[in-house]
Order: sequence, then C-alpha cells, then structure tokens
Amino acid sequence: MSGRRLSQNQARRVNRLQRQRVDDALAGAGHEGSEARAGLVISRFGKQADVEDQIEPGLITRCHIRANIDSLVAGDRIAWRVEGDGGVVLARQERTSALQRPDALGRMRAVAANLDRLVVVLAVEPPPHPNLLDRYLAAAEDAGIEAIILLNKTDLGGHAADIRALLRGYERIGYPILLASARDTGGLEALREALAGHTTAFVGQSGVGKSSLIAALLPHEKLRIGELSEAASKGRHTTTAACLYHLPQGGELIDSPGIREFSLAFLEPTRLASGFREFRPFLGRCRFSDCRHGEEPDCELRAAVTAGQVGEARYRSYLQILGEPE
Ligand SMILES: Nc1nc2c(ncn2[C@@H]2O[C@H](COP(=O)(O)OP(=O)(O)OP(=O)(O)O)[C@@H](O)[C@H]2O)c(=O)[nH]1
Ligand SMILES: [Mg+2]
Ligand SMILES: [Zn+2]
Repeated sequence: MSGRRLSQNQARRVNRLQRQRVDDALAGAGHEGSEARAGLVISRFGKQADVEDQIEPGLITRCHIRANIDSLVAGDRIAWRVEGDGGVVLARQERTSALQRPDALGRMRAVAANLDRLVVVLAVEPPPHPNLLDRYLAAAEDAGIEAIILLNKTDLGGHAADIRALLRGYERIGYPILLASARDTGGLEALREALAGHTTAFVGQSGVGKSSLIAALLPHEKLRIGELSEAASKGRHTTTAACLYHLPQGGELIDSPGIREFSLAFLEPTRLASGFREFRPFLGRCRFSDCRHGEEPDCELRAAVTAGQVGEARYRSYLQILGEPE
C-alpha cells in the first residue's frame, strides 16, 4: 500500500515539473504562455487529438494539432489551449519512452508514449505466434520498457500443453507470466496489482482480447471502449487508434490496435540480439565483433545454443527477424 502511495506522490511531483517545463517552453517561445494548459493525449485521430486537461482531470477536448508537431500519440504530455469550440495542441514534451512500430508503408511510427510497462497479450484462441511475441519483447527491451506476458481467454481452457510449455520457456528467462480471462474475470486481481501506478500499453495480435481486458478492468469505461471500436469498424470491435484510460487506483492503460506482423528491421543486429535478454551473457565474446550469430565461425551465442544454455526456439526466432529484408 505505502509503495503505491509513494509512487502516486512521485507521479504528481513529476506532473508538476512537466507542467512547469511546458509552460516555460511556451513562455520562451512567444506570447502564448499565459493561455497554455498542460494536457495528456488520450487518443489521436488523423489531424486531431483528444486531450485531457491536467488541472481539471476528466475535461477532454478535441484539439487540432499544430503542423510543426511531428508526432503525437496516446500518452504524450503536451501544452494546449482552448480555441473556438475545441482546442489546439501547441507543443509536445520530450518522451521518456515510446513504443514504435511500422505503418503500412514500413515507416516507424510511435503508437504510445511515456510508458514504463508493456503487457503482451496472448490468447488460447487465436493461438500465439512466438515470433511476434519475441518482436514485442525485443522492442520493449530496446525501449527500456518492462514487459509482462499475459495469456487471456483461460475460460476456453488455457491449459493446452503446447501453450503451457511456451509460457514456461519465457518464465525461465525472467518474464512475469499472468493468466486471465476477460470473460469470467479470472486473474484480474493479479493483473490489477501489476498495473497499479504504471503506464502500461496492451499489445498483441488482433482478437486476443486487449480491449476486453481493459473493459473488464474498468467497468465504468465499458461504453467508451465499445463506442470507439464499433464506430470505427462497423461493428467489428477492432481497435483502430490507441486510447488511454485511467485506473482508479492510479496508473494508466493504453489500448492499442492489434497487428499480425511486426517488423523489427529498424533495429541494428547488435540491438536486436540484446533485445533477447537471455542472449546477453554470450554477446560481445564472438570471434568477430560484428558477429550476427548466424554462420560466422567461433560464435559464442551459437555455442551456447548447442550447449543448451540458450533455447533453440528463441535463437531461431532471432535469426528469422534478422533475415528479413530491410
Ligand atoms: N472466451 C473468451 N473470449 C474473449 C475473452 N476476451 C475477449 N474475448 C473475445 O475475443 C474477441 C476479441 O476481443 P477484443 O477485446 O476485441 O480483442 P482485441 O485484442 O482488442 O482486438 P483488436 O482491437 O482487433 O486488436 C471478442 O469477440 C471478445 O468477446 C476471454 O477472456 N474469453
Ligand atoms: Mg481492441
Ligand atoms: Zn556470434
């Protein structure tokens, strides 16, 4: 309990500092300083964003985004001001972290900002793609975001031997594993505990139940989640834009659109390899300092795989990502 309270106090202090910094930046930039308010981006739709005011939480304003702001996503801390019926976003604060992924044209885009936790959601159905999971985990490691793996839909019998074996492998290399069901609400207490006081993005394949889990955690927000996804996709409940929600006990959840593929071609091979946390003890010890740990002679990572110190499935997963055309 005291830990939770402390982190809320810390969060409040950080918020105050951030507000000050945005105000200072705006005052320095010109005449708009006095009207500027600190805001938090709840969701981004094309050229507009829903912004929550930080002095009056709960006040959400649809804002236009100034053209000089290169990127704006759920979780961004900003300065905005009222204009006409809505508002305008004036400036974005530097991010402490960002989850990125490629858009349809392969350009890297931020999906969510200022998070310190990632819940990678898997489900009994549709069944997990370990390679997609590894991509999310490597992206989280690279961004310094702590990842948790959650298996949803346990009401469908989450105890298939292959899924159990898969999860055990990730538990062995140090990832926390949670089991839950958005439908029968099993496992939600442990999930709530893990989320308290953090800013967490829910990611994973389309249809695994990210939005359903958030709706189950926040029953009073159910409508908002339903409306948003339904309007956007003609009844198919597919999330199309990341959206931020507040947890009553402190902390934020960011729902994100699901994906099938997730390219990590933007990571250089050395960064990709260290995104596989259990590889790290063996990195930097190969004969060639730029070893990609494929066919090179005297590769310490490959030796570790042969010796059974590193799991073969994750090594193959790494090679698969590495082998992708850039
Ligand atoms: N049986 C069962 N079905 C679930 C559970 N959670 C979600 N579902 C169902 O799975 C389907 C997809 O759920 P969503 O919450 O929309 O999945 P999502 O991950 O948000 O999908 P995208 O927004 O497309 O990324 C819906 O029909 C849900 O009712 C669960 O715990 N058990
Ligand atoms: Mg969704
Ligand atoms: Zn090597």
